[in-house]
Amino acid sequence: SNLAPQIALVTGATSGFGDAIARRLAAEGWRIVATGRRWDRLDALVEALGGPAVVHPLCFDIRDEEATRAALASLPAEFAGISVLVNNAGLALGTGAAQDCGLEQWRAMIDTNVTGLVTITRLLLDRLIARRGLIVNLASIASNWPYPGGNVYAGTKAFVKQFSLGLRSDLSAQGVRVTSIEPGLSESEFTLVRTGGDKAAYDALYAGADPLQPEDIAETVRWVVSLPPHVNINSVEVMPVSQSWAPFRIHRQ
Ligand code: NDP
Ligand code: 8X3
Repeated sequence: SNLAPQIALVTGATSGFGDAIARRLAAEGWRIVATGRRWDRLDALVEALGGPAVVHPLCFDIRDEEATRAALASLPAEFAGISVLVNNAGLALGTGAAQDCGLEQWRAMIDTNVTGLVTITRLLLDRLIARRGLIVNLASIASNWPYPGGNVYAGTKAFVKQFSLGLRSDLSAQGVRVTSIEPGLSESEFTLVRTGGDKAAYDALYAGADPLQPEDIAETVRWVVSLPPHVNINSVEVMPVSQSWAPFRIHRQ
């Protein structure tokens, strides 16, 4: 519609949710700034979505503030007027108990999911305010529900959700909308990254579960951003039907 913002920046558009969100918004007529670290994937996305007039790729590591600043500064005028930021880039590393985890993996998750996310948000905030824009943050059911082996990953995602709600508070008078999306079990490379490329673990996790697909989350984002400008979705938790709650565990001596 005429009310819809024109340019969306999607972080982590080289795979999974980000790739599906970029494709879905482009199909709705948006121009996309697509980010990630893999040039080949970004090139393929530009090609698939109609070329450089539709998608502008930015290849950088979101953990690197200088690289993030340089990438945003390199945007041509036709792609600089970003009014929607989809903070999607992120990862989990490991499924083990805290006492079995290494600090290196913990730091990589914090640097990406927390520090990278707040950095690009801050760097784009003035232009989002100028356009009464919208920020969509990919949190997780892990923001809301603890589970064994979630430890730092879940902590980063709880940050993402609470940061979203805090941004909402601060930006309300500016007319900037903020949404936290909290997906459950979803099929993507996320699980290969988390398990260090363990295809058997990937197959076992999704077997018989009919998990969410990236397109389901792309549809959620499309819905959130297409609502009229006076409507803010604060938080939306999405699960596959097959996923639900378990009782509390009791460890007995
Ligand atoms: P994928 O692994 O398929 O995609 C992750 C994306 O993040 C890739 O495009 C990757 O790009 C990008 N990314 C990761 N690290 C960096 C980095 N340092 N710099 C720049 N880009 C980076 O995972 P999903 O699509 O499943 O996950 C997307 C988001 O959704 C994440 O934040 C995840 O935590 C969240 N989520 C996922 C769920 C799931 O079950 N799949 C459920 C709930 C939330 P590249 O490798 O090219 O840099
Ligand atoms: C990803 C979903 O349940 O693996 O955020 O944490 S879960």
